[in-house]
This record gives sequence, structure tokens and C-alpha cells, in this order.
Amino acid sequence: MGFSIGTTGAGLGPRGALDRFSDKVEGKVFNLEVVLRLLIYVRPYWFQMTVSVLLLLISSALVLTIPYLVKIAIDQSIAQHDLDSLSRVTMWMLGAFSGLYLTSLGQQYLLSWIGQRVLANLRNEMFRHLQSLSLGYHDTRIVGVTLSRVISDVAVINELLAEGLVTLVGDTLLLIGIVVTMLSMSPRLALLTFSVLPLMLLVTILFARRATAAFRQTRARIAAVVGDLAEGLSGIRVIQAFAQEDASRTQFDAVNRENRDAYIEAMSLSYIFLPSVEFLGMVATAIVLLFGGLFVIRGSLTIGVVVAFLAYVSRFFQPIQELSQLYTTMQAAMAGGERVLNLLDTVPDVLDSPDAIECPPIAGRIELKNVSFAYLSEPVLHNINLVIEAGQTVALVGPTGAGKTSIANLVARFYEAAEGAVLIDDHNIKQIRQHSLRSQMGLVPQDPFLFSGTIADNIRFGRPEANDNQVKEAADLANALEFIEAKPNGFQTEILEGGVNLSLGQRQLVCIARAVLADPRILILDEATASVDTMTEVLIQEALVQLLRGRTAIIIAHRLSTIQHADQICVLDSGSIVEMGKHEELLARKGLYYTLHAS
Ligand code: M5T
Ligand code: MG
Repeated sequence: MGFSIGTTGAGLGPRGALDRFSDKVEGKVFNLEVVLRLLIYVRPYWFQMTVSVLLLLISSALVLTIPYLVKIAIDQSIAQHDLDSLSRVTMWMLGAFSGLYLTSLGQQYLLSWIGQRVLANLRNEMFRHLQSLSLGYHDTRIVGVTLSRVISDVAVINELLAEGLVTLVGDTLLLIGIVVTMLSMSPRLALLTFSVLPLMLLVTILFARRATAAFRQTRARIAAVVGDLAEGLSGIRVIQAFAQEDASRTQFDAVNRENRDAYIEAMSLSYIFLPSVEFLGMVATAIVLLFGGLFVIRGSLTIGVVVAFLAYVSRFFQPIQELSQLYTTMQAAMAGGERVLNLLDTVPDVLDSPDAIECPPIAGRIELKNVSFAYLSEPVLHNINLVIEAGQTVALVGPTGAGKTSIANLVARFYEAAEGAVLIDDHNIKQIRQHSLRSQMGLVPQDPFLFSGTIADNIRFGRPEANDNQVKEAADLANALEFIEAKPNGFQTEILEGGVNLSLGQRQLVCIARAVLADPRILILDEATASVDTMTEVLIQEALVQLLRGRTAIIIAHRLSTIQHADQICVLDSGSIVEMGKHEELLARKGLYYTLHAS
């Protein structure tokens, strides 16, 4: 069953920055479907949950008992000058206090025990799901926003599941209990005390309405802060390079200020509301004192009842405060829950068909048959036909934006071809499990990515069980050995996130070594544009000869010198294959290849 996305929108101002991050799901305070689905995550802990609810019931009952014991102590023991009974009641009271202490302690502990487990499980599941979503999904999402899904949306759901629902049950029971006890002790005084309730109800409703809107604003704006921060940090090089720190700061300052103001507004409502509730509580206390006192003077009520009433009244308003705050928590959790479930419900664009096979070791023949493709709506590849026999090397060349990387993306099945078919060894790529296909494929991407960790870790990435010798051999084959050994820590050199402490050429060499070590049947090498000096280029070329032996390879080259020995050169222009043949043939033809080569 799908989830409807709220149509109310977040009602944000006209700022573009905010719209990018805005909440699309807001509004409902209670969404049964969301709650039921989220409760599934609590189900494994049903036993602990039951115990926790039992403890809650006991502690609520104890809360109710204590003022009653005070009444007995005053009316029966003290008034009757009965020391025995007084000490007995006091013992009871101490027992009740200790019970209350222990039950609330146990209950709180259990709740956070359950809550943190639910939180961690949900985050794990989201992470796993994010991993399974194809690049088509990630391309169109802002990383900061995805982060806030996994971090803050999940946290607010947890707040609801762990504390909210229990508060709801506990506080409601406590309220009912107090009302019933007060009514049974003295209906007259109880009704007089409850005369403040309509006013209280009014204040609460007014608050809840305003607070809903205000807190919604804060959530939309905190997402904007996170999104802006993430973008500002990942783009820090460019920002600094163009000396745009001021502009970037101004923009951050703006979203930050909006967040601050929205928060202050939301909090101010609480600052008005909470003291109002307290004030009404004082009024109720005054009523109890005045009328209770009057009844005592007239002899129609005992002092003990008045004292017990004072205690009940002071307990009465706390659940009301908590419940009205729960209202905003619930709203946030419903919105967060819907967003999280939407994410979990997103089906990857690239899906293995149910009868997809575990791919046997492949020979490595690749065929693209009438393939057309678009990332979003604009077509990028038109009717591509290309056959690469097992063991052959094919070079893709062409001007920037021609679609070379896109062909590689389709062969690696990062995206699904809209029309036509990609075949590997005569299997349609859709009929092969992604995992089994990619484990036989090595990719050196255009922007070589390295993880934080050592150089050795990075080379070993695709084959974690490889020993140090094999790592070294791979580095040697990739011609990376020389630069690695020149580093003071050699293979143990720590690489910073993204590999920023290596040059682009060095990063590419490490990525090539990584691909060598994984020993794939099919190798795709997307050469980084002109990032490599002539020396490194010679190294890479030498490495390639070693690397390609006995494999099928797709080489995307910007320097045509790299690919003169390819079995076939395929020239792309604007998403179509315009020429195909060997180096000499293509030169002789004096077409696009000739022009590219000449330049
Ligand atoms: C071909 C678009 C791009 C271009 C066209 C990789 C990628 C590309 N595109 C997207 O919309 N999303 C993407 O993730 O597709 O791009 P390409 O295949 O990357 O071209 P290329 O590899 O031949 O170019 P280059 O510069 O690497 O030599 O219109 O907008
Ligand atoms: Mg490219």
C-alpha cells in the first residue's frame, strides 16, 4: 500500500533556498497507517514494552495513592491522636515512594533501551535501502536532506514510539484516575475545582493550533540549514577558490537566521502556554483552599481531603502540559514517519527480475543492441549498436558530453536502458543478478574515488582477502608502486576522505591497482580528463597493456594516444556512434576522429 504525500505543502516563503529542502509531507497529527507500520519496529521488543507499560500502570497507581495516604494520616491518625496508625501510614507512604522510585526508574530504563534499539534498527534498514537504490535516485536527491532523514526524522519517530505513546497512555490514565479519585472524595469540591477546565481546554487548543504551524516552520528551516551546510562544506574548495566565502556565509546566515526566528517563535508559544497552564493550576489551588476551607469550617469536609486535593491539583496539570506538547511531537513524528516510510518504499529503478540468474564466470562478450537512454527526460544515447567480443579492447572517444561515460554506466548497469538491450555473454543484463555481474567487472571511474583509510585498504577494496604481496603486485602492474613506495609510510599511507592528499593521477593509479587486484573479466576505464601529466600518462599506458591482457575492456580516452592499439575505436557524437574502426582506418577516413586527433 502506498503512502499519500500530504498536499498541504510546507507553506514556506518565496525563498528558493528553502524550497529546495522543504517538507512535502506535513499536516496530519495522527496517521494510523504510519503508526501501525512503525510499530512493526517495536514488535521484537513486545515483552519489554509490556513490562514497561505494567511498570507505568503501577507507578500511576502509586502517584494516585500517595495523597490518599496523606489524607488518612491527617484525618484518621493525627486527628484521632493515634500514633500507631500514624507510623503505619507513614511506613505505607515510604513503601509507596520507594515503589514509585523503582517503577519509574525501571520504566524509563526500559523505554530508552527499547527506543535506542528501534532507532538503530531503523537507521540500519534505511542505510541498507539507500545502498540498494540506484544512482538514478541518488542523482536527484540532496545529500544533506537524505542525511536529515536518517538522523533527525528517525530520532523524532523514536521520540514518539518510545516516549510519546507511553506518555499518552500513562498521562491519560493518570488524569482519569485523579478525576475519579477527586470526585469520589468530595464531588462538590471536585466539581468546583474542575471549573477551570473549560478555560484550560481553550488555552490548550489555541496553543496546539499555533504551535503546529510554528514547529512545522522550524522543521522545514532546520532541513534548510542542514542542506545548506552540507552543500557549503562539500563545495568548500570551489567556494574558497572563487573567494565566495562571503556569499556562502550570507546564504548560510540567512537560512540560519530564519531557523532561529522560527524556533524562537515556536518556543515563545510554549513560554506563554506553560505558565498559563501553571497559572490556571494556581487558580485551581486557590479554589480548593477557599471552598475546601469553607467546607471544613462549616464542618462538612475534613482537612485531610483538602490537603489531598491540593496534592492532586498540583499533579493534575503536569499531564495536561505533557499531553499538549505531545501533540507537536506527534505531528513531527507523523511527518517524519511518512518521509522515512516513503524512502523505504522507494523501489530501485534498477531491479533484478525475479528469475535473474547468478552469473557463472563470464567470457566477457558485451553487446549493446539498439540502446537508447535518458537520465531524466533529455535523451542522451540514441540507438547504439556495439559488439565487443570477449577479450577485445574497445575505445570510446568523442567530444565532451558525447555519452561515453553514459555507455559505461549502462554496461555496469548503474542505470537501465530505456530502449534496447545490453547483453553480456548473450544474457540480457536484466536477467543477471547485479551483484554477480559487478563482481566480475572492474571499473576505474572518471573521478577516481578513494575512501579514508590506507592506500593498501583502498587497493584491497574489491578483494578484502588479498594478502600484502598480492596488493603489491597489483600496484606494480598498475605502475603505482613507484609513487607509493616513495611515500614515507608506503602502503600504510593514510588517505584522507575522497583521496584529497593524493594527486588526481595518483588516485587514478590506485584505482587501477584496485581494479587489477579484483581481477575482473570486464574492465571499464574512464580516463580522467586531461588531469594526468605526460609522465603519468606513459605510466598509465604501460599499466594498461598489462591490465588488459585476457580481458574485455572498454577504454574511454581523452588522449587518443592511449588507445591506438585498441581492437576497435568507436567515435561518439551527441549520443550516437558516428564512426567505428581501427586507428589507421579512422584517420584515413578524415572524419570526426581525424579532427579530434588533429586537435
Ligand atoms: C552525456 C548527461 C550529461 C551529458 C550526457 C554521467 C551523466 C551524464 N549526464 C547526466 O545527465 N547524468 C549523469 O550522471 O549525459 O554525458 P557523458 O556520458 O558523461 O559524456 P562523456 O563521458 O562523453 O563526456 P566527458 O566530458 O566525460 O568526455 O549531456 O549532461
Ligand atoms: Mg565522461
